[in-house]
Amino acid sequence: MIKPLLPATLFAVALFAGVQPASAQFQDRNFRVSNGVSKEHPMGNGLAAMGACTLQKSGGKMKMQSFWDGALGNDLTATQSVRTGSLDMVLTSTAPLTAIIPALGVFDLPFLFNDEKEADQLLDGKAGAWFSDKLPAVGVVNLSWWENGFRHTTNSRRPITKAEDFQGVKMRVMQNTIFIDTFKELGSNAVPLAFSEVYSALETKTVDGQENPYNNIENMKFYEVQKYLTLTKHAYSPTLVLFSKKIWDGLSPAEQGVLKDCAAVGQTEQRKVNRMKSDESLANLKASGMQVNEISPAETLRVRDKLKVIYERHSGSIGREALDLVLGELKRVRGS
Ligand code: TF8
Repeated sequence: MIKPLLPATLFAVALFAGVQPASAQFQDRNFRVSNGVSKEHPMGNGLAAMGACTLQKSGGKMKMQSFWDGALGNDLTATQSVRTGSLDMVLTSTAPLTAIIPALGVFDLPFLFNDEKEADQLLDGKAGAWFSDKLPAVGVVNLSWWENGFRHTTNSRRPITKAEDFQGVKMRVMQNTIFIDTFKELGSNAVPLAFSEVYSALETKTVDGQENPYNNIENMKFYEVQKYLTLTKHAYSPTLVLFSKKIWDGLSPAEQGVLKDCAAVGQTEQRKVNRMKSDESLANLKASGMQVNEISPAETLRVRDKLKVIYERHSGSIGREALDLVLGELKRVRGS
């Protein structure tokens, strides 16, 4: 004879049926992630934290596999692969993507951010969300804002101590019209090149200089082929954590949630290590023989003044909405 089920057991069965077991929410996944630097870079710390998080939250199902040194392409080409769905994820600076999303060019405007706190407030707030909302339309989902950081200038010709010292220096810049125009405005010969080509261009003296955050200068061993480092701090590069929309749409809500949550865990780690290691990198660059100099505040002001024209000249391609949003938010966080 079958015993009738007790009400409590019935309740438990009903409850269980309503909740999907974890095995249905999470499939075996292996996400391939691309970046242009080598794994010792703070990007590596961010990805390690994100990967450990996804593995743990998915009961061991969701793995992240990192590819370094641009092995799966540079910022732009890897992003194209992410758009088509032949690659899952890329960590990329915003600057090489302005041909796809012109509004992102706002972050390339010279001297936009004064410090990291401002950048964090903008990118983690309303402005960052506005840009992220634009991205699914071009086939990518931005999981978080990490950072490349503040950019400084190196070259093999001379220390840059005043605005005029940029003149005649052949500078590698990112493939980005605002960067090209900025260095042209300073009188440099601006040569756009993909990141993977920079070391050999410097080594063969195809170009005299380049600009990147300290961590990148150290990570890519540019100090081997560059003598002078000038602390220009002329721009801040945000990093996008871009996931393929094509692949994203095939994931369960639980899997999507884990990726978002864990990208935020990665963000905390990546920004922390990037900022900690930045000072260390600068010291290492000095120790490896680079001659480091600052530009006086008065000369920095002259450089800034010269470059004010860039804001207006590129407002059309960036678009008024993005420009007003970012400049308005900056005013707000500065309390001015
Ligand atoms: C550049 C960028 C790159 C970064 C890196 C690949 O100069 O700063 O170094 O986007 O993550 O091209």
